[in-house]
Amino acid sequence: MEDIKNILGKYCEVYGFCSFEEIKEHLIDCRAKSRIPQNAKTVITILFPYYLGEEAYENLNVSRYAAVRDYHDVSSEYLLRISDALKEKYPENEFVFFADNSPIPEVYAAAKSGVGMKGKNGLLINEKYGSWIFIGEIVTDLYIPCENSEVRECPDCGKCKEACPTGVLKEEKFDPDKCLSHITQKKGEIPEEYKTMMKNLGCAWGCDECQKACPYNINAEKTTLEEFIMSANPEISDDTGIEGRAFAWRGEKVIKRNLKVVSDEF
Ligand code: B12
Repeated sequence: MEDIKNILGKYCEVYGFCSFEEIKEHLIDCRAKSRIPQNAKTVITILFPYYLGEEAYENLNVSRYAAVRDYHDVSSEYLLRISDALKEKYPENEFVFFADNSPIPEVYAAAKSGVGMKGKNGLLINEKYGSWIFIGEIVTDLYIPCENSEVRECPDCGKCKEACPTGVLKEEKFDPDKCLSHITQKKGEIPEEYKTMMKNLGCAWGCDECQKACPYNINAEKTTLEEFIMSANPEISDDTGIEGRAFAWRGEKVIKRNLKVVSDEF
């Protein structure tokens, strides 16, 4: 156990463990599911904080997670290094990493691993970094003792629900189709009412309103990850390009469409 902690501690600050047994009934159906090691025993959850400080967001026109280098790339680089180091120490075992495009319901797995609580906005809130974090994980057939803490939930102060532009967080069951973040990511024509919301918020990709309203984010600490600090580019334009950005997977057309919506052209 100490060996594992020493390896993890070399590459990341916040991590936790939960048993795969607890997660396996809740896997997300996706192609990546087939990569889970046979006989998986443990999920190692790792957090990647990305908050840059309020001053960095003055001219922001996308949500904060998209103002830095694509987190899929950054977290995968870390996860690869950690998996390789673990593999070197435990050559008999498998270590398969996932980041976002994952069969693991990451917020639940992270909450189960004790690295935060589940907010009413559906996001993981870490004590130090608030919800401004990305989650990645390594699934392994190595048995690592886990505390298996219960999933803690936030006290439901209601602020995220009030702040939600579409009101979807107030509904009994969260419908992703009505989440503004999802709407900005969809192809095709955006309904007029949502265009108005995007324009009023000045946000051409994603949505941060529930997170900005969360009291646990008031004193969130800034990231120390150089990959995010050095790549900060909060003002996206048609010329920025999509390479290396969180919206790259969606293609140029969608971000250009959205930039038009938030600009005066609409
Ligand atoms: C699809 C997706 C979206 C969709 C839908 C989100 C949703 N809430 O359903 C959209 C596009 C809307 C979205 C938006 C955002 N997302 Co998103 N998203 C995902 C993704 C890829 C999958 C989530 C999912 O579909 N889960 C499946 C559904 C069915 O989950 P569910 O409703 O919670 O149901 C499960 C639970 O109920 C669970 N369950 C129930 N009881 C129990 C009990 C136990 C013990 C367990 C283990 C499980 C469990 O089982 C169900 C089935 O899996 C995750 C990455 C991942 N692999 O988890 C990122 C992820 C959740 N997103 C992330 C981010 C950053 C965002 C945005 C903040 C981006 C932005 N600024 O716009 C917004 C936030 C919007 C919001 N308030 O949710 C981060 C969240 C980080 C954090 N702090 O928590 C994640 C974890 C990606 C990452 N790797 O960092 N997202």
